[in-house]
Amino acid sequence: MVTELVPAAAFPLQSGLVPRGTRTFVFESIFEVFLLLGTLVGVVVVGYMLYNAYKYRSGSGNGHIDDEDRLVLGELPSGSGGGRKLFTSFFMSMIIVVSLVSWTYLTLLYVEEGPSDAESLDVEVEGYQFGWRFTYPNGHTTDGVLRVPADRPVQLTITTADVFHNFGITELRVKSDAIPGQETETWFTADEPGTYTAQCYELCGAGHSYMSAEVIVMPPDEYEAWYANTTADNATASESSADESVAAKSSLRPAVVP
Ligand SMILES: [Cu+2]
Repeated sequence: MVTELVPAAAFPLQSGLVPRGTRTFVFESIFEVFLLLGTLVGVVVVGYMLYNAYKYRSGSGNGHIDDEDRLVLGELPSGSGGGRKLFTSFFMSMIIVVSLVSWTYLTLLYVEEGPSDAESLDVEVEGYQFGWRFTYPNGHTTDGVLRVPADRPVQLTITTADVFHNFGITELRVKSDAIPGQETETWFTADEPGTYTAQCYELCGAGHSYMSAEVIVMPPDEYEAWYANTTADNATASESSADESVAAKSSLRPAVVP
């Protein structure tokens, strides 16, 4: 019995208590837990306060407390039961706060380190004024379009060719600095195929608002088929035309930016 119970309790990382999966799922779990506990604590505190405000209300004839039990100005409440209420509330708060802090810490530790998955796809991201360049493990490079397979962790190594940028895909809860001369690491897993938008989140010049890239999440087999046709030199024909339209947009649009 005991030996069966110990592993789950001793290793919260494996017990399922700490959420694992996509960043979206992890951050949603944090939000839900905080919302739930915050609401619970708020309802208990405000409820107890209102209860006492009503119980000790002024006015004659309420019949709840005798006048001799009432505190006089300057008198400290002695409490009852040897401070039982004080200790109960103190320990309850302590348990809630300590569990919340450790749970959040373990959760964010996972977000920070990423899934230790040897099967992750490594992509290098380079920001420049004004766009994003992606380089795949085979050396294939694309501009403005990042294609990734669904359900597979994507490990990003981010840097910049010129000034500070910040690479972010809000829907996938990814955001990381692009610092000149440095590399920053982040990761994401997209469980739904579809098209997402990556944007720059660091004001970097006149074209900053238009510094976006398409993130195309493909079913794994479609991705593999696409990736098998890529080469180290550059984008495929269809990708090039997409790049041109992106380049055309970004060369046109900054001109109208005030
Ligand atoms: Cu930028």
